[in-house]
Amino acid sequence: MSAVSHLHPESREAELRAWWMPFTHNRMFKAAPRLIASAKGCYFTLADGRRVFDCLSGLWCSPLGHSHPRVVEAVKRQVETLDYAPSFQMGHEPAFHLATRIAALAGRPQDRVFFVNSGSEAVDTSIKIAVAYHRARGEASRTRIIGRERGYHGVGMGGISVGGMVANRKMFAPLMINGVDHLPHTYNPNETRWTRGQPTWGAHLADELERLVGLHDASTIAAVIVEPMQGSTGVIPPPKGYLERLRQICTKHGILLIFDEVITGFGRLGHAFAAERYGVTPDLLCFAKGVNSGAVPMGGVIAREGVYNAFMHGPEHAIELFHGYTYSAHPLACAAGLAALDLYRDEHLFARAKRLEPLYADAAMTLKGLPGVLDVRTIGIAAGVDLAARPGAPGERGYEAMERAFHDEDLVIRITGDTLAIAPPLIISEAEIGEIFEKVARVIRAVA
Ligand code: PXG
Repeated sequence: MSAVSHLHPESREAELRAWWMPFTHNRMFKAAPRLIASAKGCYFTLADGRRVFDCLSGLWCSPLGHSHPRVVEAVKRQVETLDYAPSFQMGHEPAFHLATRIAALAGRPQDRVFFVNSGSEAVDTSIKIAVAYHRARGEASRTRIIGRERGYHGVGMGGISVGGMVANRKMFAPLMINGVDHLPHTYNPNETRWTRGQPTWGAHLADELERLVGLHDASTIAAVIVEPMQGSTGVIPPPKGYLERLRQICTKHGILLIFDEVITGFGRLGHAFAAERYGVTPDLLCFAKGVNSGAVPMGGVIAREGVYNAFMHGPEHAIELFHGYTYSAHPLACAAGLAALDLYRDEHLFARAKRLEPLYADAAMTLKGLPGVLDVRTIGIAAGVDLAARPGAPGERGYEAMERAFHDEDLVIRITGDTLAIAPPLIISEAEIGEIFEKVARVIRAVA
């Protein structure tokens, strides 16, 4: 990277040309690139030497901050010992250890863990398991998946089909999987504005699942998938009683409940998983990101023992589930995962997040009343801040806020439209929490 930053403008343009960057304004970026050279703890160091605070834990994926020495050491040791191991008909110890640790952490030691390499793969895997599960039990008519408006479940064909973010869907409409329907989202500014934690309004929206069962019949529905807290759309916590009610309705109708905990897993809400925080147990639980603090791509699905058992029939020499990836349970990802789980435990980071939650909420709520701030929502160590869109230019104020935060305040914040998301690493200090929201306040005044 530093090589890139020292090039002449023309050669720099050539250097930046080949990488078609994901979810990025490629042309604007390349005209004024934001290049990261290294990272440590909560800070990125840019190619020009400036240090900026990482207010979104990477892309929600680094609860431990960056390059923790114990994670680094574990990956180094692993790459020297076993760089790659096939996971089809072969196995390696770190993968078995990590699966056992994750199941135990989730409080479901009898359950099974299927490893993949990203959140998108976890979601598509959970959808495939759900449909195949019903088929294995002789209910092959259960193929329909119910997602939710404003949901983000990654970018696989399954994930965009059950997801509810229109920009991610509209270009690919003909590719969507068949038979998907959506629950309404639970955000209603008139009822839930300025909420810390769970809003008291909205549990009744889970009853929309009963309506969809009435419309399609339970015999056609395989699963419901929701993020317990909607992350990418701008931090929307679940209304009190909502997830519980979804669970009841799913159980009543034999529908599998899938929690997409790609963001909420590994401490973001002050617990190992949101399922634990809310006392609701999904049949399938998708995770990724925080499993190894983003050090090596990894995701997975925790499957209830009964779901796994449904596949364990038929001749023993036959593969039970025709699914998996070359890099499922990659040894480096597993080693990083074991080190990360040790750190979460040894440094009590989930309990720390829980303890800091009120302080974090207080700091975020100082933005209330600033010009153009329509709403602030907080839960765990996450905050969503809605700014009023400029007339005729949705997203412009948000983008300007991101740029100003970066250039004027040395902060990396995340935007979706005119909503800011702030979810720093769980190792953030109390003083830093105050500082980042003071800086965000200055940014909000500047873009008013
Ligand atoms: N499910 C959820 C709930 C997610 O948040 C994915 C699946 C997909 O994960 P992968 O690893 O395939 O990207 C995600 C990803 C943001 C942001 O700014 C959020 C995600 C990714 C990038 C940016 O909110 N979430």
